[in-house]
Amino acid sequence: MITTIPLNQENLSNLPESVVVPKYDRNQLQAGIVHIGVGGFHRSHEAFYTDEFLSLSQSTEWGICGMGLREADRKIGDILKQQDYLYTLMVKHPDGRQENRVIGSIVDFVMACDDPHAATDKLAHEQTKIVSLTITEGGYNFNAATNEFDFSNPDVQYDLEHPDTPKMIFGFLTEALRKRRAAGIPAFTIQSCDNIQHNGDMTRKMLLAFAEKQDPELAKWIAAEVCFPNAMVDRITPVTTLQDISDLEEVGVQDLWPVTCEPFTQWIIEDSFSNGRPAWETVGAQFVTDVTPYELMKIRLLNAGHSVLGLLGSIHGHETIDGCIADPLFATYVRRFMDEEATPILQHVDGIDLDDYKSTLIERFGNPNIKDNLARICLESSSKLPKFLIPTIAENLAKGGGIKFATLVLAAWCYYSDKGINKFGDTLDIVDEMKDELHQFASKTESDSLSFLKLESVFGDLIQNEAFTQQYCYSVQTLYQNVDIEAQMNELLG
Ligand code: CS2
Repeated sequence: MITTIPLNQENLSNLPESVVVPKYDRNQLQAGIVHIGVGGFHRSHEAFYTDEFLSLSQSTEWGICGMGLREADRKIGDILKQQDYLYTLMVKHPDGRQENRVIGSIVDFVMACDDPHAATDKLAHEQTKIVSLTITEGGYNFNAATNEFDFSNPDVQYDLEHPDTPKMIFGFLTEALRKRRAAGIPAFTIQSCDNIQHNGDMTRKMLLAFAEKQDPELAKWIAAEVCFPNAMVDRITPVTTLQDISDLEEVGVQDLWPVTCEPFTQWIIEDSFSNGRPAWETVGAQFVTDVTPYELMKIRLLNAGHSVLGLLGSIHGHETIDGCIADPLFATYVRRFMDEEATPILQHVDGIDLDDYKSTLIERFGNPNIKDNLARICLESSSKLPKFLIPTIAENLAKGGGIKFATLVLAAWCYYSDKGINKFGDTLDIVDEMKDELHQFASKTESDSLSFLKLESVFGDLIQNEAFTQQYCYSVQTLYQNVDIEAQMNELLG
């Protein structure tokens, strides 16, 4: 009979020997980093690198304080607090091995919506040197049709008028920087960890658009003082399941919200920081002067590859990414998409062989112990596809490259948004901020094949391109006649 030990600071020394625990003195740690959006990915990636760094160095300045802006963040905040901010990272290898490691780098958590003043004080505190973000691709309040900050969002309007009690990210950052400037405290770095090309530049552009409207003088100071490093982030991190929690109990650890992930991890960062940083390069992160080729490679191959499998696979009735890869048709299709549509428009990446990179991706996708659910992949497709897949189609159209594999994915997305079922008629659980609009446009497809594409904030001006609309009409009409996605995939593969 295994004794299960609740995870907390006091119990660390009693955990089974196979579980790696932090050896550094967590009581001495200051929170030099405030991280907004403590989801699974932050916990498998930045918090993991920082834990490694703290284990190797004598540093006491680089603990992490988590911060939640939305009610949905309360649960993780409460659980972390109950466990002295500790949690287990379960690294799952393809051969069945599993490493369990308790991560100690998070040392505090603040629910910003409970007390916005306290939250901006925390951000403005001189110990806070970096504010990092995983607020999802949709969190940047960017309108793909205009390429600009979306001022029509009611929360933005609220924040503009209530600078000291903000609700959204740009209101919090602006107010915190106002406080720092007034107190003569150096600006923090704002470090995006989201899957957006030039995520730092995007954050800068959005923050400055907001700040200029609210306080033009402050905006000038922000533009001059705050660094926004661009970065490529990578580690596949599925949603934690009840099974994961009970698997960990079998090992002897009771953790209310562990995180599972693959062994692979990568973080490539532009070395541009306003106020110091941990030496993450000592634990595997790579600092470069220009991250562009790396981020393009990752977003256009990995994230887009996920979306290709996610949408086609959902309609076909697959449930997970590894399930798709075990199906030779899907494995071939995604690789052909990568080789024939995504790769030809990528830049050369120093020191990386793209063929190897893609083969490794297919292996990573196929890891049978990472049960990455297609529902997670398809979540918020309206903010993912404009960044992951649509630019590949647009660039290929401009250069005369192939588009058929990617176009079928958009047709499948239309069917998915319209009908919300797979080919067996089972309901698909669609989670998307734009779910209603997507449905509204997609549902007119039977009378107007191009209707879905009229959603300009997602598709931009793709609908103007005849080569594209022809291919799209063919795919969508065929799919609506017979939801046999397999037949269409086979036909395109030739
Ligand atoms: C996924 C990513 O959200 C998605 O659709 O492609 O979460 C992906 O797993 C990570 O970016 C991997 O680094």
